[in-house]
Amino acid sequence: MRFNPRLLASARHIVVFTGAGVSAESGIATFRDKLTGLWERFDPAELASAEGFRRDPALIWGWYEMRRAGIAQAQPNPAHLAIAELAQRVPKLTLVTQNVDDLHERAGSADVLHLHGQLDAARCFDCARPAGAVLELPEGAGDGKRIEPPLCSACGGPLRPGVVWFGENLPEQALSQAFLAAADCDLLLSIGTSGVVQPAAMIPGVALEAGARVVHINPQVTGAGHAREFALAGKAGELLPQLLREAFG
Ligand code: BV8
Ligand code: ZN
Repeated sequence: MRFNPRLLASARHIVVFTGAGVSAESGIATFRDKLTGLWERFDPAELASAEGFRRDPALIWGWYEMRRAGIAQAQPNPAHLAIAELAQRVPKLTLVTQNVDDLHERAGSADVLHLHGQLDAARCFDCARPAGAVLELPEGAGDGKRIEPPLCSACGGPLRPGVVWFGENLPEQALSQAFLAAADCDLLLSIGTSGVVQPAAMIPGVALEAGARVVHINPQVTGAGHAREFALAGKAGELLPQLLREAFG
């Protein structure tokens, strides 16, 4: 059955749950996309891990600085903008993202729940002291090279990106707020995620269990097995503005 966009306008509380696909049209590679250059022969899960960092800090820090440079050059796309606009039009919207970029914030979204941390929040790998201000991108960060991580001013340990690596726990507060919102909402939009990484991937199921409708927005149609589950096949940057036009005129 087709999803009726008017349900966006009548919702009491919408949860928007985003993955790498929402930033794809800003030119940011998703995790599904093949890695290139120095990182070609690695699996992201190896690079996005404390073991990977211990083994070769400069390789991992270089990978993140290259990604940070790409994000700095990118712009929020119509999907990010539509999500920020939707929040202005409904009584309550909770934005939960798996992404570590700041494109939602740059599109105007506030109080974004980052389940996997944020790239800009570097901290010491050893003593966890935050790096304080967002670090200047070093010369050539975008060139895809190994870059020695800066050292912690307190203990001399190497800085690490402020993201959640595989095998690391998610931020307690953000995760519980995300689960609470999913259990309370009457509509959850799951946008641009392959739904592979746990425990974030549980969020749409929590909403479904609690009686909400769940709409998946993804070029790859994902399973919409449940009566209250819908799949809209297409790009978020095209479908979301269209949904808002149909819902709010
Ligand atoms: C944890 C930050 C407890 C870093 C990320 C075995 C051993 C150890 C752990 C595990 C294990 N088995 C399972 C686990 C748990 C593990 C996990 O889930 N592994 C997976 C691989 C099976 N999870 C963890 O380790 C988590 N921690 O469980 O702690 C614990 C403690 C100790 C030991 C064990 C467990 C931590 C997970 C967080 C990892 N960090 N990111 C960084 O960014 O570098 S996850 C990272 O990958 C992203 O943040 C993102 O969340 C995820 C990729 O998912 P997506 O966002 O969905 O992106 P993806 O590329 O997959 O899909 C993009 C989608 O968009 C596609 O469907 C595509 O079709 C679509 N798309 C493309 N274009 C568009 C589009 N959609 C719309 N519009 C478009 N234009
Ligand atoms: Zn330190």
